[in-house]
Amino acid sequence: MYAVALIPALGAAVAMAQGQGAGYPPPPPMTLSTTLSGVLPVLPTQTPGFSGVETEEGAIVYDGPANPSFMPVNGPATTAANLPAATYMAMLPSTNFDNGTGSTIMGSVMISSTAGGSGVSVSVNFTGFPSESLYGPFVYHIHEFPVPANGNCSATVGHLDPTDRGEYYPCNVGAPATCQVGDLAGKHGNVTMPNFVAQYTDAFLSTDPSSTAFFGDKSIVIHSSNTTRLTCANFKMMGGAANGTSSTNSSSPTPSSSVTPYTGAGSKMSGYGFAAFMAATVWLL
Ligand SMILES: [Cu+2]
Repeated sequence: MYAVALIPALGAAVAMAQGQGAGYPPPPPMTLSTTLSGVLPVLPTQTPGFSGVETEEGAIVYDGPANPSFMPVNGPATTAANLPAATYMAMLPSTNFDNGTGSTIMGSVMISSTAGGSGVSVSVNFTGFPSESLYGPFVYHIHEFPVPANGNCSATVGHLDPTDRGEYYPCNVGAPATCQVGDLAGKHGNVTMPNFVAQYTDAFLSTDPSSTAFFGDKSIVIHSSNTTRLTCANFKMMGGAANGTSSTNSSSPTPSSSVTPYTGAGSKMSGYGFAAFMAATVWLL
């Protein structure tokens, strides 16, 4: 656990608010440090049946076993079918968002589909990871919003999660449809070596812009083990659009929902107000 209590009284309030889980060991209450990047407060117990601290910030705060009976609010993810042919690539920037490890992670994630096919092919090529024993295991996800021009990985908010699974129990690799659609590391494995290459098929991501599982206007974020966002990049279309013509997406991706992405912990905080701040119990990145 990488937790730092904010204020003891707040921690007690969290424990009281969470109550007891049913049927499976509940995640323990915890608070995260405000000193790490991209923090913001999130109210707990927003999801029925979940007794742990819920986050919307790309952090799995419970490091216990996966819960085999857990189901997303909207049910399991559906297999993406009859997809338009397209290829998207997210290229990591040469300067990392958080250089606290002293190592610069580079590389890309390329995701492509074939016309009329189902599922997408994912090709991951990363280099330059720091010591796993110090900072790992490293995880990576597709996040809900694109990275703004200033490179702030925190502004990508939480994971692509159309089934409203949330952030609590770890992804059950035996039932990937119950994992967050954007939780690539959870479904397909963490980054396990400094230079990491992986290729796999993901059944649930979609290249159809009208799908809730569409990732093409979103981002990839790489985290260290304490959920710090190390680096991030936007997906951009490389070609193979639905009409078969080559196309490029040179403009910055835009959020696919009406939710206004925040640009930093400070602005999010002001939106919550003092009462909400007192009720909020965790600071996550
Ligand atoms: Cu993430």
